[in-house]
Amino acid sequence: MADLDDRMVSAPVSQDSEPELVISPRQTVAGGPAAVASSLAISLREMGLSTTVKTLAGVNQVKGFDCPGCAWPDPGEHRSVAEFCENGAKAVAEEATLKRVTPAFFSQHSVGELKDQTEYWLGQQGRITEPMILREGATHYEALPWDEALSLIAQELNATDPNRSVFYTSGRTSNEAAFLYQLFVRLYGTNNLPDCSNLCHESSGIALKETMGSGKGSVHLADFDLADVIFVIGQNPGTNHPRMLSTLQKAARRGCQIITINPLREAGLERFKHPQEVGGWIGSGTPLSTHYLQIKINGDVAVLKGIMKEMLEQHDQGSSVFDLKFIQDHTLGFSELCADLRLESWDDIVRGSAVDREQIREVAGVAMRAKNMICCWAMGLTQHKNAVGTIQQIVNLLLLGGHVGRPGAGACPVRGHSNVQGDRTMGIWEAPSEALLSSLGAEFKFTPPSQPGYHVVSAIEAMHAGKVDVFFAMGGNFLSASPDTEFTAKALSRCRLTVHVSTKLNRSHVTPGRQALILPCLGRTERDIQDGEEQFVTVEDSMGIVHASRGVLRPASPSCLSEVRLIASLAEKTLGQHFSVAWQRLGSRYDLIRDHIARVIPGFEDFNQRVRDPFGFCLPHQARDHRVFETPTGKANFKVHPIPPAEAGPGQFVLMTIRSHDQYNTTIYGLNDRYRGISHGRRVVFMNADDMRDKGLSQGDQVDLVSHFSGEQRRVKDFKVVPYDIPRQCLASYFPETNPLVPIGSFADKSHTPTSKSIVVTVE
Ligand SMILES: Nc1nc2c(c(=O)[nH]1)N[C@H]1C(S)=C(S)[C@@H](COP(=O)(O)OP(=O)(O)OC[C@H]3O[C@@H](n4cnc5c(=O)[nH]c(N)nc54)[C@H](O)[C@@H]3O)O[C@H]1N2
Ligand SMILES: Nc1nc2c(c(=O)[nH]1)N[C@H]1C(S)=C(S)[C@@H](COP(=O)(O)OP(=O)(O)OC[C@H]3O[C@@H](n4cnc5c(=O)[nH]c(N)nc54)[C@H](O)[C@@H]3O)O[C@H]1N2
Ligand SMILES: [Mo]
Repeated sequence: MADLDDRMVSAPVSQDSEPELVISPRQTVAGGPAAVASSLAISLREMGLSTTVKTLAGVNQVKGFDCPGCAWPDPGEHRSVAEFCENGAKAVAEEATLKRVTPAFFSQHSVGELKDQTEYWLGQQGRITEPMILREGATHYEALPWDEALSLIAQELNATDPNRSVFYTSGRTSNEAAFLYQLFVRLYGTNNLPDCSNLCHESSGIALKETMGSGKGSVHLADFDLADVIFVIGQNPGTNHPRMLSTLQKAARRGCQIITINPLREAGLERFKHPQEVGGWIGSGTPLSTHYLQIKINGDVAVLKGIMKEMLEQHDQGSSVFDLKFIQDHTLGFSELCADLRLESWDDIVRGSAVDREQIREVAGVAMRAKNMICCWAMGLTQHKNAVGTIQQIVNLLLLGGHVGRPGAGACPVRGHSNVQGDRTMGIWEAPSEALLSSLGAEFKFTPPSQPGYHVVSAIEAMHAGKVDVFFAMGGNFLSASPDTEFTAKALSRCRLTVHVSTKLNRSHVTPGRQALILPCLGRTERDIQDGEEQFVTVEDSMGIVHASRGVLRPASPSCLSEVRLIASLAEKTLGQHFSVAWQRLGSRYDLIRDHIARVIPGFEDFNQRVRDPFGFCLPHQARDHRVFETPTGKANFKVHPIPPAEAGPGQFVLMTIRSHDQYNTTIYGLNDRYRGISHGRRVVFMNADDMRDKGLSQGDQVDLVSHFSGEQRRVKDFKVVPYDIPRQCLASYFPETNPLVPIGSFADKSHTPTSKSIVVTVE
């Protein structure tokens, strides 16, 4: 194994910039023919014509598979024959590629060599075909039979204390696999179940649970047809949830007001040309946002407070702007909120948000006239120190107008991974509720561990401190998705065994523990046949709809196991006859897993029958369905939070790490970010032209970014400066190249989500 300490563990800088980076003006309209062309080019490159046709015809269709892209819901019976988007098509192509990473590939390339390749190159090599092992001291991965791979894991797990093992989950894992996985982990004896949610919407879950009693969003897709005001805050749907643009377009055409709050003017939020609509390719597209508040990074608390303060001033003058009956009957904390808003100064609001008072007044006017308001948000809010507080300001705004628990209104955290919400519902959670543990214990006749386990940040710290022997990842790319890449690499290297269940090669595979395994599995697009019978899995979308997903393609390799089968076999090997769970039967008949889920997880009664409805079924949500708030107070709670202090000192900047248009998290599809005018490169930093002038920088100049936290410094090298329409003292750059800058110790209060959207840096 190569020595980690003398090597770059984050992506090397070189190959990305060939051919030369091209910087063009940013675009102001999303979709249109370029979207179709871009997805087709990647689909044909990866899958060829016949697989492209077969695969894309199956995406999000009733008898097909759930798109492995985002968690935006499908439009029920109104779906079109081509119910996918540009980036969904790319996600599918990435998985259904015809390229293969075989044992021969691994014997040609040492781990040391692979480490020198970019994340893009690694992902481009194709689907992994066989279980591979990197033995202690070896330079190359070699193939080994499944049975030996699973025996090795079982042996290592049984040789250590369960709390010295960590079981990560990414968000593509199906409900069935997730349920079996958490069952196995808890029978084994730990709650060490960190997941990508910890890096993603954890702040939303906590904020919503405290205020509304449920961590999930409270709207259906149909509510978007009834809303007259929609806020889109800290989210870039044109790239990350393109199908949401069709929903927003429909709303805009009805005259719904769409208010965007974002430091960047994102093309998808300005105008949209529906790529699958006759006439969608011509003209200038539908304008989407009616109001655009271009705040500074983390200026959301200030701007939301400004909007509410303006509303309160109108209320104090006798206008009817609040839903006082709802507030009286269903909430607590209204007078504290009003007192806090009255004390807040307009100077602090304007300085804290970088939006002028007139614009805030205008948007407040829209908010107070709203009959039905929906607020959507994503990573622009969840990845700051004060993330939970920010999201609770959104809840305050909704509660003031009674916009919860009635049609056309509610909270809409827009989830990322296609089953990240379902995985949590199934019990992938380091801090499980007592209710879950007790029904799991009753169903399987054991006492589940009650001590909370590690989330992502504490898992990394524990590994770094030598407190973990086995790291097991069900999907994902733990190294590159996590904060503080160098620290995390060291943490992984200190484990006795690291295991990745994966479809494609990624950087985590080349940052091994003392021994490492890569286990190839089926993806969503592939048919899953167990003991001669075709199985299907289920997923839950961002709005609590559970539905089936059936692959259509032949598996990438006969050796790819389904995640369900893999877990069942591993559990049997590890736990033997200790518990009376029929692992092998569950691993081959997913209906039997669903029968257990029906008895353990609330809302899944008659699961097997209901999920056979072509459109699935909807999970209950007390606040949405009955205006019942399952909080300790039994009411919806207003929460008071201060405007956070400015993070950057003189000469410093706040950096947000965002996604380009050609990536899926750490998977890079290509080197372009079409809407932002970037071609052939990813090591760029977007900067305000006045800030550039002050620093004597010109377009294309090469700089290092240095982050500053608690007296520590972290550096990434060779980023090209791009002048951009972004507020002063704010910078943007791409994830995961900038993850080495995110300090392990810098995370959101309560949710422990790394502060990937507010990194204090200097530009050198
Ligand atoms: N094609 C594609 N689809 C994806 C993904 C992908 O990588 N590629 N990832 C999936 C996943 S896991 C997730 S979680 C989602 C992510 O979806 P998004 O949350 O849309 O992803 P980001 O690129 O992180 O975008 C954050 C947005 O927030 C803005 N922002 C940053 N800081 C602030 C702030 O302080 N305040 C406000 N108001 N805005 C801010 C940025 O300008 C940007 O527009 O997408 C999912 N879908
Ligand atoms: N700086 C910064 N860091 C971030 C973020 C950010 O905005 N900024 N965003 C965070 C967010 S929101 C998230 S969700 C995380 C994402 O973190 P992860 O979910 O850990 O990362 P992904 O890049 O989605 O994982 C990609 C890998 O998953 C594997 N894979 C794909 N499909 C399957 C499958 O069906 N089964 C299995 N077993 N494996 C599969 C492939 O091998 C692929 O290489 O990153 C987080 N990290
Ligand atoms: Mo995410």
